Amino acid sequence: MGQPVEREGEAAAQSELPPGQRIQRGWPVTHYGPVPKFRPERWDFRVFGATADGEKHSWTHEEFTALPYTSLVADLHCVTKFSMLGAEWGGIPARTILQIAPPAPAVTHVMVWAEYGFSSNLRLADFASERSIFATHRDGELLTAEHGFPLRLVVPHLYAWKGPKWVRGVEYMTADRRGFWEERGYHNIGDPWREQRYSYQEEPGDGPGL
Ligand SMILES: Nc1nc2c(c(=O)[nH]1)N[C@H]1C(S)=C(S)[C@@H](COP(=O)(O)O)O[C@H]1N2
Ligand SMILES: [Mo]
Repeated sequence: MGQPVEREGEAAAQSELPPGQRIQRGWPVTHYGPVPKFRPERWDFRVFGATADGEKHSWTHEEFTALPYTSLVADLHCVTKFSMLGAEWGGIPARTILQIAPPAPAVTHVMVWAEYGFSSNLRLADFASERSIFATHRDGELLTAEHGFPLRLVVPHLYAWKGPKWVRGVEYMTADRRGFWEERGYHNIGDPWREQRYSYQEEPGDGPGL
């Protein structure tokens, strides 16, 4: 436990505890700001920025939730040191979005946008992980409002703040830019296996200047 064990790529067996983390039973609620109210008629999911075709793409809630559904088991590691192990997440893989609204070749990073302007930046390769998923369900049940209903991103190999709850879209970027927590002292990459918690730990190349 707590050892930065050797991992066999993205699909490595989960339910190892990253260094410095402890197991949390139950599922606490952690976020900044209020829980947004879901208004289906006003909700859309947008892909914009440097798209391959130069166009913006958007889906209504009905259209988005009709995309092919898949599920996977993954852990959630909060930077404040609790981990929730073995949840089953159901939803739409991030790769599906990359396929149906592809980025331009020059895209290196994405900004994932959520309600109230919350955002988190990811390297394109992290977003494109076969295990990154826009989740609508957890353990077979629809997400509750406080856990991100109707949609949250889960990126199992990074700290949980890299997965916005109440997500509304993705911006394709040709250069890196910091998201909400990345501007406020958290690490630009956020790999829990390397304990990349804080921005002061960043090494040259890990992120844009603060
Ligand atoms: N929109 C939004 N998403 C967010 C956050 C936030 O502040 N706002 N916090 C993140 C953090 S730090 C964690 S640990 C997880 C917590 O998810 P949970 O409340 O479902 O446990 O949500 C992440 N997603
Ligand atoms: Mo967190």
